[in-house]
This record gives sequence, C-alpha cells and structure tokens, in this order.
Amino acid sequence: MRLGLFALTALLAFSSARADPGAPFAQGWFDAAVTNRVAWDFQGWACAGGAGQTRQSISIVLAFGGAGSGEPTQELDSATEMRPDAASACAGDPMVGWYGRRFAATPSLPVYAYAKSLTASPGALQPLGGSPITPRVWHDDIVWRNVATGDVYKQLMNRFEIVTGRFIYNEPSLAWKIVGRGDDDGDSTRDLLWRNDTTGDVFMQLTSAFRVLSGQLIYNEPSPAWQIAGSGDYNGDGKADILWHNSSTGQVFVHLMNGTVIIAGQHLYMEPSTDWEIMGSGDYNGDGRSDILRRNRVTGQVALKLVGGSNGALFVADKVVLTWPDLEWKIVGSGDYSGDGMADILWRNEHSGTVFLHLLWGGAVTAGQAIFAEPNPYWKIVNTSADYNGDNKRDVLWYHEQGGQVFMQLLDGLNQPEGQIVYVEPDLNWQIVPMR
Ligand SMILES: [Ca+2]
Ligand SMILES: [Ca+2]
Ligand SMILES: [Ca+2]
Ligand SMILES: [Ca+2]
Repeated sequence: MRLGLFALTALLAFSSARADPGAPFAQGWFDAAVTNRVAWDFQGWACAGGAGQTRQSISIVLAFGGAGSGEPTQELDSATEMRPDAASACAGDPMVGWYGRRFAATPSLPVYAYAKSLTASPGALQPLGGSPITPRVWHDDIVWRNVATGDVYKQLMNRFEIVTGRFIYNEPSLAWKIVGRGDDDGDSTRDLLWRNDTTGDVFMQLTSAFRVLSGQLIYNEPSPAWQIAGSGDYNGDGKADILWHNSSTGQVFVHLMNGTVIIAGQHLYMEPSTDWEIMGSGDYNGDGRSDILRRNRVTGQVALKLVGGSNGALFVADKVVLTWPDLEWKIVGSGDYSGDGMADILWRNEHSGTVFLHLLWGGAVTAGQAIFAEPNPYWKIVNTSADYNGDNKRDVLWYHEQGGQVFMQLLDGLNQPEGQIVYVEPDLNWQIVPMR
C-alpha cells in the first residue's frame, strides 16, 4: 500500500523539524483533517528540547487567531498522548505527541498550534509549526481493505490530493466485512460497521480521522437473509442508524443507534415482493431524515419510502419516482449530487457505460441527462456517497479492476464533472470500501 512512500514522507517531515538545541521547543508538524464544517481532528508532536523541559512539562494548545500577535485568542485543546512512531524525530530530547478533536462554531477562523510550557511562566506559548491550520469544509476519505491480510487503510482526501494515508486497523478474519460507513456517534466522522458473514455478528467501530477510537459488538443476526441495507439517520438525531432488509420475507427493519448502543429496534414496512430491492438511502425530501430508495428488478419501477415519525414510532409514506423499464440501466448511487439538500439518483448503463443523473426535488424528478460515459467495463463505480471537495455535492469514485487506478469525479449537478486519477494501487488485494 505504498507504505514506502508514506514512510519516506514522514522521515522528511521529521528531518526538517529536528530539535533546536537551546530552544524550549522545536517545531513539530501537525496534521489537521477537517471532517466537516464544525469538527477537526488534529495530531502532531513537538520536541521538548532545552533546560528543564520534559515530556510532562509541555502541552500543545490549539487556538483560534494569534496571527501576527503570536498569542491565541481561544484555547481549543491540549496534548493528550505520545506518538511512538515519531519518537526518533527529537534526536534524544523528550517528545510530546498530541491528538485532538474539537468542535467549533466559527470554522472560518484559522486555527494555530502552539506549544505551552507548564513549568515556565503561565501562559507562555511558542508557535508550533509555521502556518495556520486553515479549516476546510467536509472532505470524505477513502477507506481500503486488503482482502489478503485484512488490513484497513484510510486516505484523507482534499479534492484530488491525498492529504495523508494511514493503516487504521487489521482484522485478519475475512468473514468480517465492512458493511456500512455512517456517522454513528454524531461527531461528523464516518465510522465503520462490520458484519461477520459466518456468525452474523455486527460490530461497530467508532473512528476519528486517523484511528479507531473504540469498538463494540452490538448485535447478532444469524440469518444471512437479513442484510444491512444502509446506515442513514432515520430519526433525525444526527446519528447513523442501521437499516436491515430480509431478502426472503421482504421485511425492512431499523435499529436506531446512539454510538454503539441500540436505543430502539422497529419494523418499518414490508416490501410487497422480493422483486423490490433497496438501492440506497438518502434524504429525498430535505427533512433531515434518511429515506429509502427501492427499485423493482422486474418492472424497473423506482419508488421511495419517505421516513417520518419519532423515536420508536417511525412510519413510512410511499412515493413513486419513475419507471425505467430498460433493466440495462442500473442505479449505481443515490445522494445529493446537485447541492440542494435533496438526494438524486445516479444510473449507469451496464452495456454502454453511460452515466445518467436524475435530479430530484422532494422525491420527484425535475431533470435528468447523461453526464458521462465510460464504456470500458473494467472501470467500476465503487463509491457514490462521498463528498471529496466539500461543496456539499456527492462525488463519484471509480476503480479500474485490472490496473488499480482510482479516478475521482467531482459532480456538479448536470454539468460536466471534473475528474482525474488520484491514486494507483497495483496490489489488487486492496479494495475500496463503499460508503452506505
Ligand atoms: Ca439516528
Ligand atoms: Ca427525508
Ligand atoms: Ca439534489
Ligand atoms: Ca463534492
């Protein structure tokens, strides 16, 4: 997984930030990943060089403002932990690593990192790193799983740029599959939902931008007929819930979640026949709750179940969207691709390769046209639920099954999408985990 390249990048960062003898702190680097408009993950390190400084005597402060004056206007966070993999960077001096997550109501302000001495005069702050962390709006990431080793790897994206990439987990048993990526604890970072194909166990991992925070077995459903069909927010509390569909009986069930805790389970509705497949889950009427997109695999009819109601008493309302009887056209994604807050429908013709976008308003089609064509069948659309450039329009990720290229397309409604290859992974054991 291009480990060599990332290791090299890290070494370069370390060597340019060696401890400066005599100075209380050497400059360290910091990473900042803005996971949406109001939440940031930070991590970095500093060397506690100089007389009397130890690892325990400094902390790191993240602060708004401070440009020019060198003083922050608002303390955000402080050091929390060592980063063992960065220890060599301090050339024998104590090193403090830090990791933080903060929420802020004013994300447009730049954020600076400072090192603070706990033993020197109170409030003494040293700028850490030379440039402000400029908050950026939502960037979704790319998560990979290696189907040989079980490794999970995450790439943080800023449009076509890979900001950083890290191994975040290893699950050697390949019976465990990542089946959902929703924001389960409401911290604006997508978490990982796993299911074990053999036992039916369901395991949720809460993750930050860079690492696994916690994980817990939350449920067991031994019947393989029950599949996790989505992880949207069906009760509108900002936390992702788990949608189940029984492919034998047509039953649709939702687990309302609070982090790793099931707060309620409810039968939602029954599909009229097994011809109806759940194609996606998004908010089609702009009420802040996920709805359910279905298609009849025989007639080609597309219809919604609009979800309403309160906790433990959800109900659904039917809405027919359209009928597209040509079954060569497959729904490959559903999300808001136009930025109006309502989910749309993305199609691809499996014969011609043409990609077609239906824009919806409140669940009704308002416009539709072909926006792209890729006739090469080895190019597969692997993710249609992420926003890689923070414009509140979901984008499309393609993967070449033979060459390992990853092509990112930034969608903008019916306009021609901008796209480029962002990565090549020659080891085809690495597979991109779709968001659902
Ligand atoms: Ca919810
Ligand atoms: Ca809705
Ligand atoms: Ca839309
Ligand atoms: Ca976008």
